[in-house]
Amino acid sequence: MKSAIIFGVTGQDGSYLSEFLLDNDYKVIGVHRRSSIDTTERLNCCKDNPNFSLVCGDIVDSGSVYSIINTHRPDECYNLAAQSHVGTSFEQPETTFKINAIGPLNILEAIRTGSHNTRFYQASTSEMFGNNYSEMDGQPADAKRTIATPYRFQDENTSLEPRSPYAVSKVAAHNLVFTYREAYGIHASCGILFNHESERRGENFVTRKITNYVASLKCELDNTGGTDTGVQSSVTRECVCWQGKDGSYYSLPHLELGNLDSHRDWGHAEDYVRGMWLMLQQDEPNDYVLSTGETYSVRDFLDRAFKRIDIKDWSKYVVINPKFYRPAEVDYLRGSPARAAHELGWKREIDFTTLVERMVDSDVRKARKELEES
Ligand code: GDR
Repeated sequence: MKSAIIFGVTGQDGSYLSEFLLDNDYKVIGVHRRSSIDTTERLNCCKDNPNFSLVCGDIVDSGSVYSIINTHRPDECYNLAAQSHVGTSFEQPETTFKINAIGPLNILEAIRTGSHNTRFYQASTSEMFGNNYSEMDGQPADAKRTIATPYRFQDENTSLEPRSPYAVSKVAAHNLVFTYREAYGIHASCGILFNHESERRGENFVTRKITNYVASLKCELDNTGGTDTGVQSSVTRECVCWQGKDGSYYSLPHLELGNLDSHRDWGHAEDYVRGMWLMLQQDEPNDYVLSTGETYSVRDFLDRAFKRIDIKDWSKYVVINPKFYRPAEVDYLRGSPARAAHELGWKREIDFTTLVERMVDSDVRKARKELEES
């Protein structure tokens, strides 16, 4: 039986990867930080599996990393541990750098010095490209006028121009992986993953923030007998309000967002963890983009999410709050997964609309359950 250690097991990707590996007869050792509150809820699906275990450790503590890797000497090691919120990285750059750059360095050192046969996966990111992109040949002369031209893309050859402390820390780790691969012959690969979301996505990322709001709105309207046409926006009261079936007035705060015009290449995390695993099954290590090849704006995401609850015009529900703008933004991401398709045989199964609908439906179920229990 093969074994794998997952750093950052409690996150969205950690939980999907654990499930995937257990389904493929792996022994999985998940590493999580000690915390006074339970952070392992996403792992409820795995906890009863006898091949799954959790150990406490911290990626920024080299002794802890060394001890975990050398106790288990796993076949594979996945580093998904990160301070992964780009906006937060502007407020906490040092913490971000320690976790995202020193953390993987600690793992690489532990592998180099004591577990040389362990194959390593590092979670790199499309944020590393910043506002840079490559261009396909043959684009029409006016193609540059719109940001989302299909001729612009990022792949493994696009040069890196990070625009946030988060992205800089990820570039450092990306380069360390390359260095350890070249210098010491370690089987270490980076997945340059574009945005990947799911029903388990953290609530401060834009997609989940939107689907959570849409779900609350639907449940509140259904519960009070309100309808979209009866809803009014009150900017002074900072909410939307409506009259319910019982004649009472009800309200919900607006959905506050930042930049609605940035474009992202959004896929489903379930597809992406399969790609991570495929990278470590190759004879030679390499770096691979995982993406859908499509790009949508935050507005597009709003359109699809509100449409799922039969609301065509979301403008009265959404207000712009400058606090959610970033000091420097990445405007346009659209990855080309050609290398992963060709060499790994990987492709995404879940498309954009299905992704949004799955997230909305899941949040509606959760909101209904909470309402019933309250
Ligand atoms: P991103 O994801 O920064 O792309 O990084 P996020 O969902 O945070 O932002 C996507 C885009 O939406 C804009 N935006 C908002 N973002 C948040 N979080 N909250 C808002 O209210 C809001 N309003 C608009 C952002 O400005 C941005 O343009 C994600 C993370 O998972 C990283 O860890 C990962 O490396 C990359 O994806 C690939």
